[in-house]
Amino acid sequence: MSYKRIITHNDFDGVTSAAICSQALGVNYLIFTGPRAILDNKLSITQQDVVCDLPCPMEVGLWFDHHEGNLEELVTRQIDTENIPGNFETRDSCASVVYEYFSSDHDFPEHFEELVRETDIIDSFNYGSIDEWRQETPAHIIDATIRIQEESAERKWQYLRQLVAHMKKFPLENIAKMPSVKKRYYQYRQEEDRMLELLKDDITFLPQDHSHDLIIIDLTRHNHRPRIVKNLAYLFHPEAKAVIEVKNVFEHQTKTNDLVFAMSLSLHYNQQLHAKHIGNIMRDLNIGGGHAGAGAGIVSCETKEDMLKTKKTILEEIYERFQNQT
Ligand SMILES: [Mn+2]
Repeated sequence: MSYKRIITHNDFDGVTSAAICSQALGVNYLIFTGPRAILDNKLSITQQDVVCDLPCPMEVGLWFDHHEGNLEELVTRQIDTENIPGNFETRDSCASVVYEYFSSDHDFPEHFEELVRETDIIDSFNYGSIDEWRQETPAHIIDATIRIQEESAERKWQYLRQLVAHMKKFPLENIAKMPSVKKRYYQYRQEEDRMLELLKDDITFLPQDHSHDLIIIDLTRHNHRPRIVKNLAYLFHPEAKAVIEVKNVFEHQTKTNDLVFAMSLSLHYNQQLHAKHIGNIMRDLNIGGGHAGAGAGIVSCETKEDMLKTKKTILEEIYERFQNQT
């Protein structure tokens, strides 16, 4: 079977997964996108496409993924997952799923092992401490450059394509020193400063949350689509157990009354066994899904009043379920 394109997630894991696939298959036509585009059938995907770190499309050449929710989705649709070409494992990153799949019959460059190891940590937010997460390592620098607000989607894709090409050839350390990367990293730091300012005003807690376990980043007051890295909230509340971001859905540049809830566990849980499962909370509320460490849901609201009421109710329900998971 010959493959023509690699369709991959537009995050660090998507980029490293694409680098490994591209190296193994000799495919250099890359498309970067988000899960929504696949779920909404925005792209026409065929058996000549390789899809990484995204939901499984109706038709596909090879599918690689590690998101539990995406597998469950196939089971719900009664699709026989055994017959889907590619590889699914519940790993910390899609890159490690891809790497494992091709390793048996490919001699990858030595630096790929580090690439996979770093991707595992970044994609699962698996840090021992806040300091570890904040360290300016080559992988962290490159990850930050992927998160910046680009002038246009084309500019971003162009940059991600460059990164994939570099990752095939060079260790992360060399890439992090490149001028194009350093420039973007500087831009990210400036953006981050603005995000921290924004967070100061938008962090709240439920009145019943006396120990401030669940950080709420409420972005619903903004009329422009605000951009936030929600884990930055832990810089203000390092002892919190989880963070949830609530924001409106924007259609084109217009704010709608629909709400998105995106939640993830803090570093607090990385070093211990626990019963928390964010994805289950979202599924239980019938608003979305996810895995143990992170999940998201979406709720439609008719009016602004409805939206404000729903926001309160859903946050309370999530908080209650979270506290009851013991
Ligand atoms: Mn991933």
